[in-house]
Amino acid sequence: MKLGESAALLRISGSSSQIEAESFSSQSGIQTENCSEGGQNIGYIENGDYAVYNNIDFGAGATSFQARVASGASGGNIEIRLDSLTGPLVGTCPVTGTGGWQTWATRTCSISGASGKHNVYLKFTGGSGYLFNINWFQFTGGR
Ligand SMILES: [Ca+2]
Repeated sequence: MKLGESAALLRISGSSSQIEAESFSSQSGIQTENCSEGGQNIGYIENGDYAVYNNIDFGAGATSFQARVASGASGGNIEIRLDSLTGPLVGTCPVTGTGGWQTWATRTCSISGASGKHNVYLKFTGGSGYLFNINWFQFTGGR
């Protein structure tokens, strides 16, 4: 869908630093689906699945992570790791249930030890079954 793709590109390159979750460079175990807020989100996320976003620029050092998430279950955690699935853990964002798989809320966590450009690995952890969906995320404080 051309219009959606254009909007996503504008969001990434414009003044907002939002990164569309579905713009991953690679992933394991997840799927994309239409999002009630527009565009797409990633979903069908289970414990141990991950998504990779190449060449994210943290500038002088990001201090905060925000993710737009939804969960019709009890949620889980987003581990933010640099350059590999077992790379440095710079933050862990807890996601609680939001009451529905398309009921969106913004969750945050602090970030430390991330500066310059890295491939970002979002590793998803939690219990059994589907954990949560993600529409977009962003890092702030380092630009
Ligand atoms: Ca999205």
